[in-house]
Amino acid sequence: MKFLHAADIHLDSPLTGLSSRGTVPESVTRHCTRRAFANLIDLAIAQDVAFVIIAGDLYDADWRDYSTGLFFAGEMRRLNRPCFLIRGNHDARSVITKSLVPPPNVQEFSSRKTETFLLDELGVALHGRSFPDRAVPEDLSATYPAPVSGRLNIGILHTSAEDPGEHETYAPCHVSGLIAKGYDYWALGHIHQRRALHPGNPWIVFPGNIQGRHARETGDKGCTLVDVQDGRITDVQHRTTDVLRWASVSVALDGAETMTEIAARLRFELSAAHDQAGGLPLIVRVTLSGATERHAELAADPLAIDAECRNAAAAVSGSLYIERVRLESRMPLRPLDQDGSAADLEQAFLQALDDPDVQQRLLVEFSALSAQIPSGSGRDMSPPPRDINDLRALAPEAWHIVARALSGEPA
Ligand SMILES: [Mn+2]
Repeated sequence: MKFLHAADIHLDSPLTGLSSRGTVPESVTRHCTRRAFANLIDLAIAQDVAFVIIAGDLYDADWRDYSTGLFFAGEMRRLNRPCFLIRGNHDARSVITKSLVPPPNVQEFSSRKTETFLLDELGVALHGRSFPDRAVPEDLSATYPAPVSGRLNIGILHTSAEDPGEHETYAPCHVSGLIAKGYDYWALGHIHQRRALHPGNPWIVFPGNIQGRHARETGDKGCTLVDVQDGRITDVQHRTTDVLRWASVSVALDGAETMTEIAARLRFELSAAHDQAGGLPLIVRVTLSGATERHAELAADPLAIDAECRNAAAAVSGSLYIERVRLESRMPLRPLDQDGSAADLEQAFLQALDDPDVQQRLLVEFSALSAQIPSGSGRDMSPPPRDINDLRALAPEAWHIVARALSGEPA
């Protein structure tokens, strides 16, 4: 017997972060979460799984119209075998206002209390509970019952686990608590990065989301296929479902002296990323780093380097696209002098930031400066420094600029 564990479908979620200059065709991005979900259902049918689990965030937000629910219902009819689902923070009971009567093979867990579904023929007990609201500060797993003896016990839980992030509102729990419950498998959802918190006895698994939706959701995305023999889990495998992929590509420009050299490095790194994308369309965030004589030129004309990145992408493959280009390169710094006297100057420069008056003046000046930059100037600007930590992060590059000026080199 096999079952499929998925989570964080975020059906009809928009892709975010694609700039207005984006050249990703509509045909590539359109309905990508629906197409990934159809891949999941295809897999369930091809593997002849006994049932499917969706561990929360099936929906991204309240439906814009009924087509979202109609699509899901259609896929459930195609699945034609049980699907057990809980609601997560994105599709909590109080968040989704529209509804359709679900097909009879869909079983949703209550948001008021923990429920158990028994599958007698399969020898399986499924325990789960839906999020009633977007925020669930308490450990829901504490309300899950003891395992049903003689059954394969599966707990379905939407949780931030031990990685609660900024706000502990996503039913945080401890791995030790989940282990102590005595189940065979914990089907978790919420964390979009695939990971097994415990690799067997019990398995505790975040399958990750089924489709990356922005540049921070990189790599292949999918679900977890679980094999059960004689009431024991014998195999747990990741299976890919995504229809387009995201990657973050860093290109070191150290020592690159010409645009030709920079373009060659771009093509090299983009080509390596493309080779890992499994033939899927790939959307890349490019970060240019390192010390190059061309830095000032790159910084002065963001549209030019942006276009050069798209040029390199198109040269590698017709299905390779650029999300955005981040410029983190700098001018190479030559020593001011050979006797080390510049070191004192550098120290004094950096120490000036310890003075609260200097800090305050700089923050005011940065704020006034950024207010003067017209919007739509084509620059992917980082926000102005807001506090002393931001200022300190900028200080080394500021020193580079000062040092070049002092040594008589062009800035
Ligand atoms: Mn979630």
